[in-house]
Amino acid sequence: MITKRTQVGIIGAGPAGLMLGRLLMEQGISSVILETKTRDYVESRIRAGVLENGTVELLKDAKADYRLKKEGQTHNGLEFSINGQRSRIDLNYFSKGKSVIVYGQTEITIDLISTHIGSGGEIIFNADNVLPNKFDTSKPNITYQHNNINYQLNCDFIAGCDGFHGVSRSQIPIKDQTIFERKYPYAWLGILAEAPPPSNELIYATHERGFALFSMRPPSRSRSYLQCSPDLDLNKWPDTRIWDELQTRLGSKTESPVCEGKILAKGVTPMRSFVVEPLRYGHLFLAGDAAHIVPPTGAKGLNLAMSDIQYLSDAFLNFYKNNSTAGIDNYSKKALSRIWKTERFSWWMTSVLHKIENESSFDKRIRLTELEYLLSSEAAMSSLAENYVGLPF
Ligand code: FAS
Ligand code: PHB
Repeated sequence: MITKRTQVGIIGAGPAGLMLGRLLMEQGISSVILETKTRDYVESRIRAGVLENGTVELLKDAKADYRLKKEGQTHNGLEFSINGQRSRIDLNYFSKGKSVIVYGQTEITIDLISTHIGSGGEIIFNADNVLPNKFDTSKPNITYQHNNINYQLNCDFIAGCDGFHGVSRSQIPIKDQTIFERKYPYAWLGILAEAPPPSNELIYATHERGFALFSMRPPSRSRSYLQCSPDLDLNKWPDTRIWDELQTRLGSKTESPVCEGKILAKGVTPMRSFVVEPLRYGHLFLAGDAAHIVPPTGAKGLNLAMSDIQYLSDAFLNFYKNNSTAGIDNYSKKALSRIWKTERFSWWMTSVLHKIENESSFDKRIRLTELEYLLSSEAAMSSLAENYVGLPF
């Protein structure tokens, strides 16, 4: 067993773990990031695409925003399509001057990894049997194997940034966890295509046949989603069927053609809302998808991971620079306040835009009235805009 030492042991090299490692390093705090997958695998994952202002600011603090500044697309509005009837919401006006940036999570991961390694940061890919230990003591450690050698990483704190299926949350005694969860009876079939999107802004479409989302990946690709059954068989969805369904849910081809092209990737994402409380157990801190999941309808998953990391990196900085535990003692309460407001918005966007099999006529009418009220009320559009551009970190 080889023993190593760092101040903060980070499990997971997704956006949460990478951003934490970057921010700590910029403040002179040492960390080691342990990642179970290969670098290529991590850098090839296709996930989120919309960045809140707070996330953009963090990428700037992490000195990882070089490409974002060049390639990110500023969006000042988005559209809703209700059975083919399109309405635009001016996010910039209703949020009093804010906007979102469209830039893929894949690119963010690539940028964070290259910046961190380029700055001398330590990311151990292909780490096996990563396990947080003794985090209920003041001398926690993480054991792992790398290239068939056993290691023990001694640290002051452990950040569990290993996603929903990671190891960190599972090591907290179940009696000390309170789980809040809602599973939705539908999923998203997502595609990445070498084809332009039907509009230069995102379109959230609800239709008799279900929800569809039309997004993009600068400079020339489109990222689209179809509400589908959670057990959809991709083999029964050839490209032509996907394009036809996207066109149907967006409305007539003449008014708004969906441009077809080579589908580069397709996959099914289940939908759930999930929160575990508290986010801290001794010297182990959960952040990002390890702590919570939102349905992607509100474009919040990645951004919520970033606000967790803002609070956690500030807390560690307060400890090491001011010898104060105030930040780490308050991390869970502070992060959960924003997490629950974001869970609410993501649940609302998902519930009003997705149709449910055997939906009662009353529930359907209420759902459509929610959207009619939204598009007819400046107060409602201001509330949507405030949430969509991102509540303050
Ligand atoms: P991540 O899951 O991104 O990263 C966790 C990392 O930990 C991974 O690299 C994993 O390999 C590693 N890990 C796991 N177990 C480990 C172990 N035992 N030891 C070491 N490492 C371990 N959000 C949106 O806003 N919009 C979207 O459209 C969207 N689409 C999504 C599609 C899919 C299929 C998924 C799964 C999520 C999607 N999300 C979306 C949410 C997503 O973007 C997350 O919110 C974001 O990746 C959260 O980042 P992390 O918390 O870093 O978790
Ligand atoms: C995306 O571009 O992948 C995306 C955009 C908005 C969402 C979800 C996903 O709500």
